[in-house]
Amino acid sequence: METTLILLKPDAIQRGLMGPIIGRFEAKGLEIAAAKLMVVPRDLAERHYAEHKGKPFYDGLIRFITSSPVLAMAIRGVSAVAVCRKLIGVTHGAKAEPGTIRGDYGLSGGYNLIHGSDSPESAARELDLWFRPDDIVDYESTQRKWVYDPSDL
Ligand code: D4T
Repeated sequence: METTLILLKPDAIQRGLMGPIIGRFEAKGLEIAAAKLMVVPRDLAERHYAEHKGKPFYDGLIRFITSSPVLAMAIRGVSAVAVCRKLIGVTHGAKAEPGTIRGDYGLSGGYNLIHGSDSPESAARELDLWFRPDDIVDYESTQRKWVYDPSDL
């Protein structure tokens, strides 16, 4: 089992897309292990996007992510990092494949609805930034034995 950080960005919240987007993760069989609606403090935004500091889009990105609430989630499953990135689609909504979240709901590169950690190492770093260890709940999911066959686990 892997756990990854998913952020529903301000555009997803303001457009009323939390339900449909969360539904995609649930329908896939992934488990929600933490969820927190919050206005992002600037220092958290800067730490989260540290790798982009100095890039032309950086200031706009920080302004956007701190402009209105986001929903931070920890999502769990076998290969959750890669599976979530696949469900999300490529960065720009106009280029993302239909069937992906960005491909179905977005047209923008900056206002691209959702973030998912891009590797298990990033997931560990980002979960540590956004959640206290106690916020991430380890519980017995009754669906797990029907989502996975024994050899998957
Ligand atoms: P995130 O990190 O939000 O899941 O998006 P991606 O992994 O798909 O894309 P990224 O890290 O390259 O970019 C982070 C964030 O910056 C915005 N962005 C990106 C932008 O506004 N203009 C740009 O040219 C790029 C490359 C969108 C996502």
